[in-house]
Formats: sequence, structure tokens, C-alpha cells
Amino acid sequence: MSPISTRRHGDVLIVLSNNPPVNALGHAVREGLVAAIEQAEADDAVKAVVILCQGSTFFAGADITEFGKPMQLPMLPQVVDRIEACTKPVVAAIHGTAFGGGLEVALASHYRVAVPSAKLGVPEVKLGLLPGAGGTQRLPRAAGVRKALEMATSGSPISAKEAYACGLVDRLIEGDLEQHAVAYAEEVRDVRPIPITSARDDKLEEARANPALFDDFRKEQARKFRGFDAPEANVKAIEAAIAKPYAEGVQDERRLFMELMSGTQAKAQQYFFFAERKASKIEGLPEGTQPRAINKVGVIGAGTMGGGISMNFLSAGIPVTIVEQQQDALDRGTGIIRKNYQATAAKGRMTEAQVDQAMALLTPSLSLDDLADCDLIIEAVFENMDVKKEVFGKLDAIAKPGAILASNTSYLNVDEIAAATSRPQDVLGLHFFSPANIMKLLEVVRGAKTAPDVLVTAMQLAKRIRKVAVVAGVCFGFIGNRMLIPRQTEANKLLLEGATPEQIDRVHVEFGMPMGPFQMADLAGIDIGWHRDPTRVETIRDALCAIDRWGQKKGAGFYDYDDKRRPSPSPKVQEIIDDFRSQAGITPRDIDDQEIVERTLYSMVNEAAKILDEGMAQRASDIDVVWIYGYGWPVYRGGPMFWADTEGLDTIVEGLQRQQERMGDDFTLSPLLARKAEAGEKFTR
Ligand code: T1G
Repeated sequence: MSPISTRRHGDVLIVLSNNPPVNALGHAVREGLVAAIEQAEADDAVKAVVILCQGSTFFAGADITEFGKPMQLPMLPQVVDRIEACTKPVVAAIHGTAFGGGLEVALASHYRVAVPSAKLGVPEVKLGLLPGAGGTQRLPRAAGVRKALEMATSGSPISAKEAYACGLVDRLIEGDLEQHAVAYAEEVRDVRPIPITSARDDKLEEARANPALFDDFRKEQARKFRGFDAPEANVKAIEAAIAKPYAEGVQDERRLFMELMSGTQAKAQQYFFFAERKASKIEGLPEGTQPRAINKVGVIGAGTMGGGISMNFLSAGIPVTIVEQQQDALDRGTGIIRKNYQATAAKGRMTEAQVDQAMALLTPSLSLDDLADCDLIIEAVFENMDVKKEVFGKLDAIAKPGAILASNTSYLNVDEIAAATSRPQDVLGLHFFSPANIMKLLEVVRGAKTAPDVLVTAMQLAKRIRKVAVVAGVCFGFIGNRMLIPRQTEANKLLLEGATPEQIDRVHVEFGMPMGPFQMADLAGIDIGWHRDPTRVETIRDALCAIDRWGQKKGAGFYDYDDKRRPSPSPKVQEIIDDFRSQAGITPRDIDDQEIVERTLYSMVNEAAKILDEGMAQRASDIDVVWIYGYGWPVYRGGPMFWADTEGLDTIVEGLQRQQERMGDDFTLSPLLARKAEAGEKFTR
């Protein structure tokens, strides 16, 4: 049964797609669309066509699951050209998300109508691609060059209202979409359809009149484009739309598309698209486990983390009671929440009314007793086991039966925390990443006794607060922070052996990380986890903390910072490093970049293999989701495990064995990694 059906409404042929869940433009849909257009042309009684989708959305793009498989004609470029060539006017009726190939189908239609809640976008760049069915040629003609560049290189959608304002949508539909789309088709039934590619290139004039437009755009976006192939290819394809007639420009688009599709970056980003969605699935839970209702949340601690965590729930419309011990700390915390919202409003991303709405859901309190009616309580107190156990002991007596008790701990043993209560089945870790109201990653730390419905509740709640949740087991640092340990251990040793903070950070930034280990330490604060005894100096980090060099917040850490927090190498830090070298009797040596890669990045892969082997992560792709969303691992490399497969596990093992002597007892090769390398297997495909 074809997912495409047709029915007449007067002299309008309605072409209806029913291909859940997102009306992806799979082979059967493409065949059905071509057949429907031919049916419309062959029927003299048909004067116009409406293309409509059932379910939650208009076509949301090509079927990504078909990528990499043998092509099945008609391919999408042929389908959209066939729609555009239709001798009768075609109206695309848009709701939901007209994304990628879906927007390309709409662009090939002669008219586009949409409900105000619809979104239109070309997210192909997020898959390491560009719109490969004429989108780079039609979108600038419909929406203007600047808008097309922004949409294609960011992958971010625009609202139907914005699309209407720039001319991408011809009419906004209030009310029944089908009924109004048919009415629109009736209005244009006698108008000879003019393909967007054969006329209306007045919108390209802005670029012809401003030849610097493209290079200015490249300069403006350079930082965001760094390391990626697809954004530049999108710019090139749109440049071709300006410089050449459609028939030639679309050839450029096809060439650029095929180059991207055959590259590693596109494979990595398409892998990640599915990895992110797979992470929300928990293996082995009893069938039909239902989530608990979460209508009210309690947060203990109004510091940076407590405030950020609270904002996630407030922004999702969930009331929060936030508890501190001192009034001034409570006032400071709630003040920062309001300030953060106001900063968002100042950027036009929320209205003052929405700020007030969010703040109205926040109840400050100085008493844990006020959490008695909360369905979920999250503690974000000082990272100390005794403190956390004391808090959970009190919560055990206060919280209502069935309340979920969560710790935001970054490293500590969630089972030990759970044991401080009489309800370990209701306890888990919810590890937010700082800044908690911005970072997408949430590690859901599953205790030995955590009940299945508590886990299901956490995964569902993560979606509700727009987080990507990954289940982690109870081990020191869970998944992400545990992999930071070997990276930092080796980076610190490399400093002693002859490398500089700048060199080590440069290697990581050139690899594609947003910053290197020492830049990250300065940003987070080197004093985190420091014993706070300035007389006890055992490491370079201790020495820096002892002289108040706690990182950016103090204007100095591993780097010196100017008043705009711009870093520069610090002679003082070099002096301290030299002192430590001479005390340890180390003669500094030249260290090449490859050694830094092997000792820091390869050892992270080794630790990841151990995490997988111990069952602390459900699957290798979850580890990739953690590092891409939690630490900014470059998505075009697919995450540590996908990247290891790309490097070759035998290459990774050889590199680690080459460094074994220098890494000493800090390093043991993961048996799983060794086995897979030996067997020529991969982690992620
Ligand atoms: N192809 C195949 N499966 C898809 C899909 C797609 N395009 N989009 C979503 N799915 C699956 C997804 O894996 C999940 O499956 C289920 O649908 C629900 O998705 C030639 C080359 C539309 C905003 O990049 O942005 O067109 O996990 O959980 O949160 O130029 O899905 O249930 O088994 O994300 O409601 C361009 C990608 C393709 C859009 C809905 N289009 N999708 O979000 O649901 S390339 C995209 C999304 C292209 C042409 C080029 C979102 C959504 P499962 P979901 P959601």
C-alpha cells in the first residue's frame, strides 16, 4: 500500500502522504508523488494540486535510513523537478516541520501555505550535507540570499511567520489547513504555474549588487564553521545559484552533495543523528514500565548548579521550590536566575512576560520541609559525600512516598548516597553539566537499586526539559568525567616532561575541541577539588592554587588573562613548571603533537572501552553522545568511539603501546579494546 494517496476535492487533486513517524521521503513516497503528479496532469477535470501530509508533520526530509544504500529511482531531485514541471499549479500545505527534502518538495511546488506553528528548515548541514534536491538553488530565489545562507549553514529552522515575511511562504493559514489550502488552490487554478527556477530571481539581485556578501558571511561565520566541511559547501552551492542558471547551478549542487556524502564527516554526523536518539532507550527494563508523574520539583542548593538546574524545569513550566540554608545565598541564587532569564529576553529569545511566568513558578525557601510535596527532589550541594549523605538522610524523613530523590554529584558513588535513605529504589544521579540551563547533556546515573520506573521517569523528564539523557553506571566520574581523568593525568605529566600548556591545548583545539585541558581547567576553576591548603604543594595545580591562580575567575591560572579574559602564556607558570621539573630531576624534552594525541586522546578511548566493558555505559554510541554534548567533542568526528573506529582500533592500540613506558602505572590497556583491535572489529559500526 503506497504511503501516497489521492482524492478529488472539486477540481483540486489532494495528494496525501501517510508515512509515519515524520513522512520521510522514502522510495515509496517518492514514487507515489511522481505518480500523483502524472495523474493530475492526465485528468482534465483536475485544475490544481494540493500536497498535504498526515500525522505530526509535512515531509521532514529524505529518509536518512536509506543513506549509504543502493539508490532507488526516482531520487528526490527528479521528484522535485517533476513537481515543478507540473502543468497545473501545485500548492504545498505545510504543518509541523518542513525540513530538508520536505522543504525542497515545497520549494518545487508553485505555492506554499503554512499554519503559523509550522517550522521550515534545511538541517542537512547537521548531517554533514547540503540540500541535495535543488534546495540550494530554489531557497535563495524564494527567501533571499542572506536568509538562505543563514538557514543552510546553521541548519536552524525558521517559523512559518518568518517564512511568510521573507516570501518563502505565500499565505499563513488560520484554521483547517486542508480546507484553506484547497481554497488557495482554487484561487490560483487558472494562473499558469511559473517555476521558481525560471523566473523570480529578483531575490538574487541583493547578492549580485553586493559581491562581498559571501565572503563577508564566511568571515562572520568562520568560528562556527571551523573544522566542518558542509557549511562551506552550502555557501558554494548558493554562490552557484547566483552565478549560474538553475540547470548549471543544480549540477554544482549535485557535485558538492556527492563530495560531502562520500566523506567521513557526513558519516559521523549521520551516525550521531541516530546515536542521540538511541541514547534515550534503556535496554532490559520490564515491558510497559510507566513513568511517575512529575508536577513539582525541589532543588536543594541555590548556587550556580542549583540555579541552572531549576531553570530547566521553570522553562518547561514545572514549579520549583529551591532551598538554601541562608537568606542571602537564597536571594543571590534567585537573583541570578532572574538575571539569566532577563539576559535571554534581552536577546529577544523570550518575552518579559515569559520571564515573569517562569519566575512565578519559583518558590524560594529556607526549609527542607517545604519539599514534602515534591515529586522529584534534586540536591546540588557541596561535592562531599558526608554532606550529601546527611542531606539524603533528612530527605528520607521529609519527602513523600514515591518522590524521586536525585543527586547532581559529578563523581560520587550514588549507591552510597542511596544507602543513606530507606528508599534506595527511589534514588538515582541526575548529573547536569555546567552551565546547567544551557548544556544539553544529562547523565542519568543508575544505582544498583534504582527502580525501573524511576529510570523511565528520568528519561522522559529529560526530553521534557530539552536535555539529551544518557544512562551511566555507578563508577567514579560515571562516563564523561571518568574519561577526563586519564586525559588530565597524561596532560599534567606531559607538562613536566617538556610540553607547555599552550602546546597541549593547541593540539586539542586543532583536533576540533572547543578548548584544551588547561583552558578548560582555567574556565571551570582550578580550585575545584583542591584541598585548600596552600602550604601543601605536591603538584603544579597545587602550586598555582596556593598563589591564588585559580583560573579565569582570578585573572590567572595556567594562563594570564587580560580584562577581556583573553589568555596569554604565563612566565610565572613556566617558572613553576621548571621548578617542578628540576625538583623531579626531569630534563625537559621536545614532545611532538602526535605523542600528545596518543597520550591524551587515545587513553580516553582506552578508558571508554573499560567503561563499556564494565557495563557503565549501555552502548559505545552513548559514550559519543556524552562527549559531544557534554564537552564539545567535534560532531564531525562522531565522538570518541566513532573516531577510534575511523583511526582504526589497531592504530589506537599501537599508539598506546608506544606510549606505555611513558604512561607507566597510570595506564593499563583495556582487554576489550585489545580484543576488538585484534579481531579487526569496530565499536560503532
Ligand atoms: N529519516 C529517517 N528517520 C527519521 C528522520 C528522517 N529524516 N527524521 C526523524 N526520523 C526518525 C527518528 O530517527 C526517530 O526514530 C523518529 O523518526 C522520531 O524522530 C535530499 C539529503 C522531524 C524535528 O534532518 O529533525 O532531506 O528513534 O525522535 O523529536 O536535501 O526527527 O523513533 O526509531 O527526532 O518529534 C533532512 C531530521 C534529511 C530532519 C521530529 N531532515 N529529523 O523530531 O522526533 S536529509 C532532517 C528531525 C535531506 C535532502 C537531504 C526530527 C523532527 P525512532 P525524533 P521529534
